[in-house]
Amino acid sequence: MYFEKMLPLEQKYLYDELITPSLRRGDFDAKPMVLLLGQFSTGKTSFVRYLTKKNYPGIRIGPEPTTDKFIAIMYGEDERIIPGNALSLDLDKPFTFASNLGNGFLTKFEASFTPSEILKTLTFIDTPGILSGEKQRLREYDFPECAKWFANNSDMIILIFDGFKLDISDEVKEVIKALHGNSHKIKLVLNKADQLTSQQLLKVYGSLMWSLGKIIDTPENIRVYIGSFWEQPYKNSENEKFFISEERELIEDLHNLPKNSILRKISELVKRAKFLKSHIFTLEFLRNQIPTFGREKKQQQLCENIRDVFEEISKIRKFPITDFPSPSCYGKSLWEKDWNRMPPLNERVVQLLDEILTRDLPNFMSMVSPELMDVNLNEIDNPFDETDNLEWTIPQEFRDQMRRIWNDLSPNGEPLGGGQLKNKMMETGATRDQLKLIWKLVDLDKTGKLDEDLFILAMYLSKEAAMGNVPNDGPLPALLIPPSRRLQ
Ligand SMILES: Nc1nc2c(ncn2[C@@H]2O[C@H](COP(=O)(O)OP(=O)(O)OP(=O)(O)O)[C@@H](O)[C@H]2O)c(=O)[nH]1
Ligand SMILES: [Mg+2]
Repeated sequence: MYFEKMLPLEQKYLYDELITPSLRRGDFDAKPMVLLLGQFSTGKTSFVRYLTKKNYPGIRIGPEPTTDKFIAIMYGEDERIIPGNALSLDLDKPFTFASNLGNGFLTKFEASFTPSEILKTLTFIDTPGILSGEKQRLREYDFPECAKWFANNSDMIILIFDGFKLDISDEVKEVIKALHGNSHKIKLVLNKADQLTSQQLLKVYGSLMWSLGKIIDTPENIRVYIGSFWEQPYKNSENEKFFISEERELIEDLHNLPKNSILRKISELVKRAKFLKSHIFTLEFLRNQIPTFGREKKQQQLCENIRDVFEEISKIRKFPITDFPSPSCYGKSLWEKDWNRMPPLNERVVQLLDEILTRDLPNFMSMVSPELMDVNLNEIDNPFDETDNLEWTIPQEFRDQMRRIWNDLSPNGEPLGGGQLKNKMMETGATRDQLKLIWKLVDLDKTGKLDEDLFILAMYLSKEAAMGNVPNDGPLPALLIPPSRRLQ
């Protein structure tokens, strides 16, 4: 559907050139990636071997620092290894981003193919253990920076700790800090727990939370799987049942990843189709504004006020302002183009996009089995939830205004933490104490991050508080809760 219907339109209307690059086959075919990180010898490679039930080509396991490369473990009927340089150039593989990480890194990156059942649905990224002190710094590449790139492109990040030798070095902390922005993907594994008594285990767990509390906002909210993830029998069977159920849940969560990933991809396509539609309206509007003389000046002026242009098109076309891409996407490249040469609006094209939005994409959604529809829908932005029709106390105009601010703050729509939102909330004039209370009330998921709707709510409460309407400490009135949240 994308390659036959949407891509030709994106190319015709320069969407790929002016807004965001076109999608490639690799973007659709890529399996969800699970990134494994941790101090050396915590059992990352053994974890992969246990779940894949295979020795992947090039595997090395041992008590010393052993894995010395970032290794993508992928499904392949024939066992083989592809080096990093080739991977970074292969458009059908999801690793083109690795070319940003330099040659020093590419020699320490490879993909290892092996026929394991779980790899039909997932790709694991095994990584070299994080070393302490000089040894870590002597690496030919910037480890935290590379971990960050892989984290950005992964669906789940598993941080593995050795319960028997819990040692969270400064270097490990540095890597965890580099995951900022991806913290919602983090899961923790407290490995080798079978070597501990229940009492020791409790102490280790407490100490892990305490250490992480200094680096991650709310470590208690992150799922920790406790157990011993390798083939050997448990050394201490005291907690056997618990370890088995932990393992079962971890495997279930891994199995759910591809399903969530499909829904997320459909959701992204819906957003893309809406942006493309508003982009086509925008080009047409701009073209019609061009005077016979003084073209360049007028173009520059319109580009500088692209927000107002969106507002006007939104009114004329009755098209929601939220379906326009972030104004920051339209940079100098738009102003430099000759708008007279832009392809004109064609109603058939608009019809085609409407068909995609109202027929093709919902069809995909229903092709996804009912069981799939149930999977973690809470976590997923389901584009077909008609939540907009539900009543929300916050006035529409205020919401639209905040959505525009949000699009600038978070162009890719990721939830944002206090550091990124603090200034905007303080600009409302609310006091620090009021803002502290408001944050506590609106951080419904207790993740230390707000999504778009929660940001709107936070800004609304802050503005009201600044005017003397300070909210109560208790739960928020139902009509103030964003409708998207009431469904959960
Ligand atoms: N008790 C116990 N030992 C384990 C477990 N997993 C791995 N080990 C042992 O821990 C040591 C390190 O295992 P690896 O899988 O190589 O650890 P790693 O994290 O990949 O190490 P690096 O690649 O060097 O970072 C080996 O001696 C393993 O036999 C486990 O679940 N329980
Ligand atoms: Mg290893």
